[in-house]
Amino acid sequence: MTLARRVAVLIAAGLALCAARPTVTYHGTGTVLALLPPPSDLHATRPVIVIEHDPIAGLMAEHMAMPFIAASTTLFDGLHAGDRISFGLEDTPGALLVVTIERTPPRH
Ligand SMILES: [Cu+2]
Repeated sequence: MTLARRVAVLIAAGLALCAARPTVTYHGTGTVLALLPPPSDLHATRPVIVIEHDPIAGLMAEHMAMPFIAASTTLFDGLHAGDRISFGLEDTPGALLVVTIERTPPRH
């Protein structure tokens, strides 16, 4: 393999890695109220998660319950209503997307 070819392969691999990693614009915490795989009353084709969220720095100053579109139903794996979570939001042109979800210990 020539050096140029080797560099091209490395760049392609790097780009693939970047594409696989979601861009998190905002970080939030809250409690899962509902997990709605599509189709649901809230969206015909995309998964929706309803979160009672704490204030989200730079986005929403209030504590509220609201639905978010999730990037994938695989984010719902092992998750249940009532779970405390921290989550990452990506601000995309069409939607404020939940791109990461982690369960966190319950708050007392
Ligand atoms: Cu909100």
